[in-house]
Amino acid sequence: MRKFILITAMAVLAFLPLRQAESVDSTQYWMKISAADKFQRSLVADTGVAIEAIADDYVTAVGNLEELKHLRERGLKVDVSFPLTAKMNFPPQDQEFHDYGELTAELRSLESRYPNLVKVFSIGKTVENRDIWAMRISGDLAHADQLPGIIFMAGHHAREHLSVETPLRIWMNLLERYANGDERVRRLIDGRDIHFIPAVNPDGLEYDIEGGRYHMWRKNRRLNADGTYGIDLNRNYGYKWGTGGASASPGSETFRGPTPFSEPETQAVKNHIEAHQNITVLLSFHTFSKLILYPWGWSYDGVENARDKAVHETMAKKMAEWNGYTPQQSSELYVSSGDTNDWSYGEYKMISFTFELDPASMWNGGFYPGAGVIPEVVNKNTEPVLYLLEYADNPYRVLEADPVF
Ligand code: 0X9
Ligand code: ZN
Repeated sequence: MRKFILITAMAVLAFLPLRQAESVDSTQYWMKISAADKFQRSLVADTGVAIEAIADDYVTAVGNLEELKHLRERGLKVDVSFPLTAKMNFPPQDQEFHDYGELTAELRSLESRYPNLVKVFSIGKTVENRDIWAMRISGDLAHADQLPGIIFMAGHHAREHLSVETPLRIWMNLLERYANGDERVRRLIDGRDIHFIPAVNPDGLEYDIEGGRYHMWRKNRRLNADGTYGIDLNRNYGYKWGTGGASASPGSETFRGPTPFSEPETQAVKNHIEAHQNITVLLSFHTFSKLILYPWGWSYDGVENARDKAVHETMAKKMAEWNGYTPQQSSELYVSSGDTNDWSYGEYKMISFTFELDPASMWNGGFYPGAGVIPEVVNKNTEPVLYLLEYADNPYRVLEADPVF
């Protein structure tokens, strides 16, 4: 059945007159675009489509008809394309994912179960006036600012529900391990100031599941001047903002917004991080592709400071031993500007990572792999989280333990 829809969609699209591509049509399409290396992928990203998965000689991406036209104008071959109009119901097993209300309740419950370890508070309001929750975890909450700090974030992109679920459950488990007397977990939580923003884009997350079906939504829910919705929050951070791979068109999946930090969601993250200068390490969870990414994303060059480069590479490689993901510089994927890591490293010199969690590809479920994958993904990403906690006091220590130059 799926094959039939695909073939029909391919046929429909193949005969779409270009004229139609010029009209304002906000429908998004899955596209399979020939692109053999990071340079061709950057050319693709620069049209404004959101690249979602990469294979040897092509990428799969989501974009609109205008972007399809630009791709073709640049001589890029778009092999397959079909509209994202499929109406999927939540598969029953997906009920296990936390929606915003359940997430809020879960955080409150953790706070009341572990009052000496957990504090939950809002770091600001979204476009639709939802609270953006932060959970702070430490064995010494009163003096946490004086401890080495680390921040975990998730849910920048609406449809990446597994990115919210995974760190949330990792923290639920680690708090339980603390309560059960796990020595290592106790030492790490006692000695660190841990920040966790589980849903940077709750408006998007809620919209994506509105009406009991998935909407394949990525951005926030800002109503743009031209009537389209959404800014890509992972193109809205203020370091090298707007320099490439981030669209200036409001209807695009990767619309960077009118100005850096134009969005209350990225502004809230900025304010929070500015207020906590003890934070040395940042990890932002996304899905999917099984990757560990580090800066730069805006440039093909690696970070200029050799030690910082070595720390990122060493830590990424080590974490890959546990989760089996591929460690690489972000721009190896494609160049794009305004992402979280470029800003957190560029502005604050935090050691910064993005995990693109499971699955490996859209053929394995893409953004909607089903709740069945949660336990495995939580399991294999727990050790990387503990490792980052371990070295948050001085990430450069990894160079002593495992020298690379
Ligand atoms: O494009 C993104 O924002 C991230 N991938 S996702 O599929 N979750 O949307 C990757 C960001 C990597 N950063 C750069 N390439 N700059
Ligand atoms: Zn993402």
